[in-house]
Amino acid sequence: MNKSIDVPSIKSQGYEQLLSYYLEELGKVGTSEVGLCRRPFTADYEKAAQMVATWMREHGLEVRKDEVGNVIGRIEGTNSQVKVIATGSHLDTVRGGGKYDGMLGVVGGVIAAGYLLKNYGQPEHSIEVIAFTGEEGSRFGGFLGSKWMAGALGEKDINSKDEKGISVKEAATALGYNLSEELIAVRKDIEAFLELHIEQGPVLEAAGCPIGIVSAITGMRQAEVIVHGRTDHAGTTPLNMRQDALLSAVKIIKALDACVRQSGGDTVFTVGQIDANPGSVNVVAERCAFTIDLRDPDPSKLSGLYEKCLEEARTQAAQAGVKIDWQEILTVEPVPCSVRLRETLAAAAKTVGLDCQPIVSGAGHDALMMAEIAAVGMVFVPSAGGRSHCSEEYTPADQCLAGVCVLAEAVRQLAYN
Ligand code: HGY
Ligand code: MN
Ligand code: MN
Repeated sequence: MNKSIDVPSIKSQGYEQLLSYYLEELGKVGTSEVGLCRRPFTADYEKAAQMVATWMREHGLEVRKDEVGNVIGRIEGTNSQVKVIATGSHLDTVRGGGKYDGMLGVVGGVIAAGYLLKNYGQPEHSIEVIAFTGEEGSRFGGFLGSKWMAGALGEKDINSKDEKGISVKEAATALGYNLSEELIAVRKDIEAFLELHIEQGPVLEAAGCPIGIVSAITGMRQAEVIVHGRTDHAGTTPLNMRQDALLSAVKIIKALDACVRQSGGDTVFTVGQIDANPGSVNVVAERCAFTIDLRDPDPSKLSGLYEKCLEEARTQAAQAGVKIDWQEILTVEPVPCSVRLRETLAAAAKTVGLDCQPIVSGAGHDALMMAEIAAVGMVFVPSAGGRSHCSEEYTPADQCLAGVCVLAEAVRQLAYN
C-alpha cells in the first residue's frame, strides 16, 4: 500500500505557489465593469479553458473537450475493468464573482492528479479532472456542463436563451461545439466524483476548522416572474386607477419573503435580478420581471414552500389587478453525499493531519448533477468572512492547499490499489 501523503510533502514540491499562480491567472480572464465575469461560450471562457487544458497537459494528463465544452483531463489507469475516479468543478463565474468559486476545484484537481501521477505513477483506476462549463447560470440556466455529462440536459435547456436572445445551441455551435440531444452520451463509467470547493459561507472559519466534509447539498428552485401591468402617465393617473407592474412586483416579493421567513428552518430566498419596462422616471411600469431563488436541504419542505410561493404570488397579483407569468428556470433536488466518500474524505483529512467537520452545503454544485451517475463527495475549505459571489471572495493559499491535499489523499485511496 502506497505511503499516504501530507501537506508538507505537497507543499515541499512547490504546489502551493503553483496553485496560487493558477488561481491568479484565471482570475484575470473575464474582468468586466462588474468585476470577474466569465460566462459559457464566450471568448474569455474559451481562453480560460485553453489555459486549464495546457496546465493539465503539463501535469501529464491527456486532454479532451466534450460536445458542450467541458474540458476533461485524464490519467489512464492500469485496469480498464474498473471505473473512473473523477474530480473537478466549474470554470465559469457569476457576474462580479470571485476567483476561487469553482476554480479551486478545477486547478486543485489538476494539481492533485499531477502530484499523484508524479509521486505514485499510473493508478489502477483512471483519474479524470473535469472543468465544467456553465454551472452558475449567469448566461443560461445553471449546471450546463454537468447536466450534459449526467444526461440531464434536455431540449428546453439546449434552446434556453440569454438576455440577447441567443440560445445555448446557437452559442455552442458558433464556437464549433456539436450540441444536440441525440449526442447526449450519459457517462456510465464514473465510480466517484469528488469536488473540492470553497465553503462560500461562515461556518468553517467561525469553527476554526480547516476542512469541511459535505454531508448534503441543498436543493434549489429558480424561476422568473413577469408582472404585466399597464403603462400610464406618472403625473395624471390617480393611484386607484393604475396597474403598476413594478409596485405590484415589490408587493409580491415582500409577500414571498414573509412566506419563507414564517416557514423558519434553513430555507433561504433571494431575488437577485429585477428589471422594469419602459423604465422611465415619469412612466408607470407596464412590465416588471424578477427572479426568485429558493433553497432548502429538505426536499419535501422545498417543494411545498415553492408551491406556496407560487400561490401567494397569484393572490397578490389578483389583489393588485395585474397578471403574472411564472416560468421555472431550474429545479434541483437536494443530494445526500455518499457515506463511503464522506468516510474516505474524513479518513484522508485525518491521514494528512487535518481536523475536519461535517457541513451542509447551502450552495449548489456540479456534484448535484454528477450524483445522477456516480457517488459524490465534497471537501470544503473556509471562506474569509464567509463571503463569496463577490470580489472579496478569498481563501488563504495554505488553506486552499490543505483542501488539495485532502482531495489528493482521497483520490489516492480510491484510485491506487
Ligand atoms: O448558486 C449556487 O449556489 C452556485 O454558486 N451555482
Ligand atoms: Mn457559485
Ligand atoms: Mn461553485
